[in-house]
Amino acid sequence: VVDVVALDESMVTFLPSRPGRLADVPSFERAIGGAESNVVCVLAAAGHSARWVSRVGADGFGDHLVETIGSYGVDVASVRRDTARPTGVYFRTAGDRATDAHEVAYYRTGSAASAMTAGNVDLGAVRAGRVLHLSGITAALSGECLALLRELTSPRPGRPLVSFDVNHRPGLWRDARGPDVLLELARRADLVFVGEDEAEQAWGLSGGPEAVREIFPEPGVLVVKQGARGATVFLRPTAGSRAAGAAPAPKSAGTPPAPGRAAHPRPASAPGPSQPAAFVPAPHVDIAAATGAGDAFAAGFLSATLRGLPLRDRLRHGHLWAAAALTTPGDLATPPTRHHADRLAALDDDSWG
Ligand code: KDG
Repeated sequence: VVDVVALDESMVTFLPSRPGRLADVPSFERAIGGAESNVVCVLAAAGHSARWVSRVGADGFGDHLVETIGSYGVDVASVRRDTARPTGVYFRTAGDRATDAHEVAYYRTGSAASAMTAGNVDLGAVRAGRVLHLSGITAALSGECLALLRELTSPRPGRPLVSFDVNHRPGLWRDARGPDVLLELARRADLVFVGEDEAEQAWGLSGGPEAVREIFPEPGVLVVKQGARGATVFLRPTAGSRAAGAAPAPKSAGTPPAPGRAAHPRPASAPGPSQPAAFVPAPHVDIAAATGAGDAFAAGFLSATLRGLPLRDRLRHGHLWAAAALTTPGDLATPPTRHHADRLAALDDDSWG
């Protein structure tokens, strides 16, 4: 059984040769990006077994994605080619050092991956991992992709542990449903990653991690990322053991939350306490580009989860892997070696950060 399977739209990414407005950048360097494939690439580079499932065009960019992601050691055998639709690409500018504000130009409408459905991806391959990693980006791509995510996150016997990174990308949503849909999908997941900033942007939550936990009582593990300050993890005791390092067990057939019309009603009875199980500050780093840091964080947290490490160490590994991405200009970074990360994660609280 593969440790982690990811399904997403990955793209050939064009990084600017120099800072400035998109209109002024004279040339770009080719790289790759894709939030969920970023996660499995770094997991594979760190020695975990990982698979990427997607659709790409029957074109050179599709070849490049499959070959590059495969070169990290990720199983790409289930990626399918679409002879009628192209591979998506995107261009971006360098982020502002202080705010990371940058421009992104996507060329992905009508792409091969945006036409993914339960009928044209290898569902057996998607479901044959210990962990299935998904994100809200895919939900924004098309009605077909949203239906596929609903299918993959619906409760069913033998469902892998579903890890969901909210990844709210307002620019990708063609209508105002994004926040509702992201909430619906996150509530069906077992492990959720969300940034405090995106929780504020999507749902208007400004009450810190506790406010986020109030609208996400369902997932066994909720990680609220607080940027340069750190991250907080909440654990729901009844379901926490599923994500606590043991092989994920079949999901019990609970009733999924109804696809929400009401944006974020407070649940009648929250199934767990809202006290954080752990907060770990982020180490200070000089940021080259923030893109991909959230993916690296998720990968570090998942790696430590798969290894059965305690919660505090899962957060520390998340931070250490994110630091590698923050100090790299592209979307994808080489993770720290296990030995190095374990040594740093074992520092006492006073030396950490
Ligand atoms: O998290 C990084 C991703 O946003 C980037 O690699 C590209 O997947 C991507 C997207 O859709 O923006």
